[in-house]
Amino acid sequence: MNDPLHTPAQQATSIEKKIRRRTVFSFAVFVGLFIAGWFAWQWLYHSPGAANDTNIHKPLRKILQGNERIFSTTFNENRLVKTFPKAAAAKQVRVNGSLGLGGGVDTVTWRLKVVCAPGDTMKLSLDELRQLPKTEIIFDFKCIEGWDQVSHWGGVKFSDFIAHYQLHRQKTNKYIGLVTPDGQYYVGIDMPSALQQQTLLCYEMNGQPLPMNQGYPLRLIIPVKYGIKHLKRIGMLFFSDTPPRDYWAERGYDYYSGL
Ligand SMILES: Nc1nc2c(c(=O)[nH]1)N[C@H]1C(S)=C(S)[C@@H](COP(=O)(O)O)O[C@H]1N2
Ligand SMILES: [Mo]
Repeated sequence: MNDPLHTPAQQATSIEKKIRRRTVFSFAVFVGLFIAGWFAWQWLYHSPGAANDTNIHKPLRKILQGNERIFSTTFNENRLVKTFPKAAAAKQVRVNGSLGLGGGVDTVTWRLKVVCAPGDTMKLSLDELRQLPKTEIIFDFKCIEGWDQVSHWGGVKFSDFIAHYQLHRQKTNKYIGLVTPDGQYYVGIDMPSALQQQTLLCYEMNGQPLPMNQGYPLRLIIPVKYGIKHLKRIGMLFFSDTPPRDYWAERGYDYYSGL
């Protein structure tokens, strides 16, 4: 600071001025960013909901659609989820989510309704489904809320079910939809994930009939996806080329929820 032209006092005031200028500048930047942030929030908040679900604002929905594109172009039907020996399966299996299980189920009159085409609905009993080849799987069940647990399930492979009932034409649809008997919980599943070799229409847990709160008499087990997609207590199954309604997707979660 060798400045022969100014007295030390003059130099001190010029430094003070500089500091003040910078402070004013920083504050202006801060206010500017705050206003920009406010407008960005307002824009997002007042943006319209996407046409098919009004809860999700369009810009956010766009991001989810991007995820969906990535998922559907990178999904490999032949990739298998890691499996475990029976001994690794939990004996106390965690229960999570009871939407659509409230009213109970009539164990005698329950039928799986399969809508093959408008006006053409198959009604299948649990015994009929049990007669198809049984597949068991022990895998790490993952809930989107953060927990996971190795658990053991048995039932009929969805692909075996399709083959047995000769649903070849239905299988060319892009999606299946599943709904609880009371309509309270519903999911949509892309067909490649449904046909993946580890997806089960499941009626057993740890070698026993499904407990009531785990979806008796029949639930979906779809190891390539998070728990939200494993609908408990299937009442109706249908095929569709457009994405079926999905309970958690309508509340902001990723439609595919793939792992
Ligand atoms: N009918 C129905 N199925 C459901 C749910 C639900 O609330 N109702 N919750 C889902 C969620 S979030 C998870 S993690 C799994 C939990 O399965 P479990 O109770 O067998 O552990 O079920 C899924 N299937
Ligand atoms: Mo979950």
